[in-house]
Amino acid sequence: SSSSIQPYQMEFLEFSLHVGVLKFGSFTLKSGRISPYFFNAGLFATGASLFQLGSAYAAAIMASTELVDSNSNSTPKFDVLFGPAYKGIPLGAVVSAALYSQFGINVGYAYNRKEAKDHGEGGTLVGASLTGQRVLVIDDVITAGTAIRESYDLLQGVGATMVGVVIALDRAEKRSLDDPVSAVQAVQRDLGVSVVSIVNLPQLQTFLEQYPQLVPGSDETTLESVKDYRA
Ligand code: OMP
Repeated sequence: SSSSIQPYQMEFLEFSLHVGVLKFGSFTLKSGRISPYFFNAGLFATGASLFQLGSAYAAAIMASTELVDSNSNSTPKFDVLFGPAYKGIPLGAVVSAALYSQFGINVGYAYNRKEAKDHGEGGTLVGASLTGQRVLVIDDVITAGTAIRESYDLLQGVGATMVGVVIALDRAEKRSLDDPVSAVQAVQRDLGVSVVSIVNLPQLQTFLEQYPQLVPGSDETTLESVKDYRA
């Protein structure tokens, strides 16, 4: 089922809890919703944690038949990994390096600036050329999918084809409670791209149910609050 957990996902959740990236409590989201948990990727702030983060994204990419061709020696179905500013920039760098060092896959890497430069190389795009390329966008979290839609427009504007998105956490939320599908499903449907996550909310819930002892400071209310929020 979608909420069963693979070893690389277990490792990623344990590690995110250990470094304080994943926390339980009361948090106000970009959308204004109050969430009982928050994933702060900015706290992957050491060489060791970035190395482990890169490995987890690379494992999620390689596990996806939508992003790699499993019949053809795991050939990637994308040419360039694009990390939108700011948080996508280091993610794209560590994950493209991890794909090479761990799987021998050498894709391009590109990112954008938020402000255009008026000297030197100019422009807002840096790194591998995007025009005519199949692009995988990397980001940290999808809640409503707003950030991802901005990348889609940017890539369309330079003649690139966005083929997918890889994120650390799919919060499995709806943009509005009346929506029939989640924000991630709406991105897949509206943009026609694959969305792959290292973990999603149902898997986080399974983890809380099965391994509460691995969650620092958790008690029965932790799981209940996550269940209520998801419902
Ligand atoms: P959307 O652009 O609405 O999909 O929200 C995703 C963004 O919200 C992330 O890129 C973060 O800036 C922020 N966020 C987190 O980083 N972690 C969370 O657990 C939840 C959010 C959020 O505010 O929804």
